[in-house]
Amino acid sequence: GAETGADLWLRYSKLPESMATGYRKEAKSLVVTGNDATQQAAAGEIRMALRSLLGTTPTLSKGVADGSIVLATSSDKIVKDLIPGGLELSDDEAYVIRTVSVKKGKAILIAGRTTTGILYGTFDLLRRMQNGEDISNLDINEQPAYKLRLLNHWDNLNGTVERGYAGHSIFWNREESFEQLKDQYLTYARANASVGINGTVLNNVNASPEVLNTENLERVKQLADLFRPYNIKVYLAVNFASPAVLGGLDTADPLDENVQQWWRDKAAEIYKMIPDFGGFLVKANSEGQPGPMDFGRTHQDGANMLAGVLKPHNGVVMWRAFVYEPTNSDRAMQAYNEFMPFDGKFADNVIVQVKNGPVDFQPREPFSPLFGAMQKTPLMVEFQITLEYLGHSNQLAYLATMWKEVLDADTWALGAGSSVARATDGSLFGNELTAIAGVANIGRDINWCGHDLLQSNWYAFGRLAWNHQLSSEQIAEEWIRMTFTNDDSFVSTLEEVMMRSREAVVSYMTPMGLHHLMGWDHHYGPEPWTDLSWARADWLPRYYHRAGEDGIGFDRSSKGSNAVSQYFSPLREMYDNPATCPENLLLWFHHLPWDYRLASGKTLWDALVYKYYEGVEQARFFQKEWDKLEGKIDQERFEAIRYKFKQQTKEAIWWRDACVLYFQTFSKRPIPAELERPV
Ligand code: GCW
Repeated sequence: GAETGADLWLRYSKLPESMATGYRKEAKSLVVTGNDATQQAAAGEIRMALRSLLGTTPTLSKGVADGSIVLATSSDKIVKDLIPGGLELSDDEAYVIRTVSVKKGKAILIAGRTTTGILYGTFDLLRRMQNGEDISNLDINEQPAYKLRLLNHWDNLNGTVERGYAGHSIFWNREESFEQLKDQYLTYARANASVGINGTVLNNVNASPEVLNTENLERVKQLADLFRPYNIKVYLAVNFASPAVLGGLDTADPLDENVQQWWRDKAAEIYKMIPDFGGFLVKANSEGQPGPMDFGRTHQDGANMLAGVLKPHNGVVMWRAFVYEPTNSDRAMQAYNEFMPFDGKFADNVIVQVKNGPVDFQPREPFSPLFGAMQKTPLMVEFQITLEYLGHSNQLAYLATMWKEVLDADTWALGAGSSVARATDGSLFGNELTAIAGVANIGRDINWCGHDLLQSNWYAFGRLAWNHQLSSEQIAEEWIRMTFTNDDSFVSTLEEVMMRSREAVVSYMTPMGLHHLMGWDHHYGPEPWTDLSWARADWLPRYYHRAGEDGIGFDRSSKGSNAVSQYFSPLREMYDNPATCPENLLLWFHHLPWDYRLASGKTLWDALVYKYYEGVEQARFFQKEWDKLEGKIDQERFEAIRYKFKQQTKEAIWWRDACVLYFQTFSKRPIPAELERPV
């Protein structure tokens, strides 16, 4: 299924002869020191990949010779022979790749402290070869930035996927047997391992209590067994009311002894089946989900109770901070207000999972002010890989650029250099437990993600979870070469399109800090005008854009909701003043008159309209650039992607016209004449 995109970035297409010749000399034989399942998975992967990339399979050999690739753990004798003084690796997932001299030549050693390191190192070497890198003199030392690097699947037990745009759930499929789906699961496991993703939450955070019934746990166990060799642990999202709904108790109060016993028994059942089960993810007292507050308890009570239950099994609790209520206060401030009082009060196997922005996975938000502020509690970033608010699977928004923007953002928590990445990876506050999560964009579509180019976001999430210092460009380039071709003009053209893509979506949907203008509930397409008398105020676009004759934007300055106060100085002051607030967040923090003058000299109205038009221009540009690439890759994927870009341009126009005309009913100002040219 290579042409259908089913093989993701693991296609291993034959390399051009110019590249392959050199590599063949470096990959004549393979030495594998052990036979645990992970090391065997690595060996199997590299043999299959090399056969496909180079047309030759390295011979399996016991002894190291010129042109050997050696897969070993640092405690294997062979490593001590090859590296005088041996190897010290500090992390169980760390690895080295080294060119070492051997009799009459040299060999490549891939070594980890554990066989997991070997697996990761193997994928690393393969990636370098697919990218045409020189592998004749390697000295690579890698270890992950975050301990837990997780996908969150919002998959329901009935097979649907919340905010999923790539077909039904791959896990909770009832039509096909586990056996029939096994190949697909293996591809999933290999793809994750290839980028270092080491955990997966198999069900929706809007969790059905039924996920914990014995039949479903059997399914979870089957997956866990299949994923284990690839160093992927399984986790479940749990419904806080499970003891009552599933267990038949009359309460789910976390301080009730029977409730605690129910959870202890359930945990014992799970760990008996899955000894390395990862733990629970919990959405509590959020959007109608049950939680400890239903019983007069707190986030602290709820999270710590579950943490106590999982502790003897080494499990973790990921407790989400996505909370907001339809009160008068600014929604963007609520998570901070609700969670800060608990800083330092959670058990040591609790980590608080915070969405990257304070509202909800918008095309652009500032980072959540909890990052940097909650210093005595491990926090993990939750990104959304699926494009709930950015065009579902019909538009291209390559998100590495957005995630880098968040991870690199300076919180100023301990002065300059206190990036969100450092506030979460343990380097700033010394927390042991570190993690990062991405809400998956995966479904049963043949190409996994509903749009071939959106596979890049799955890939990019994993790469950044491993190393947040990688550049978006590098990740894009790697992915393009592995997924499509090494043709340089193809690579540079697509890379440029990808690099611009997220900003384009921001421009034609929600420029200058606008947010939540999307269609009610489905979040697709523009609906800034939606007004439903019965709906919660904070679910309506008007709550966010506040457009009127006097201007537009949400005043979160010190004169407004004062959300700026949740940020550290000097950010607080910078955001507070419209003259210093970054223009791309201006209307997030300020409500300004239509004639407000920007640094460029343009009025706010004109600048806003320009942005919307610019977004459409970008979408058109993508479409045209893509059309130039015909013939450089298989026609099947070429056509499928061409169709997506065409659709994206139409939708960009839809967004632009809908928003500009709607806002014009308030601004009562013309569209700048030079934009009114015929197209
Ligand atoms: O973004 C919103 C989505 C909900 C989602 C919720 C959450 C899983 O619209 O579909 O529910 O966030 O993250 O909990």
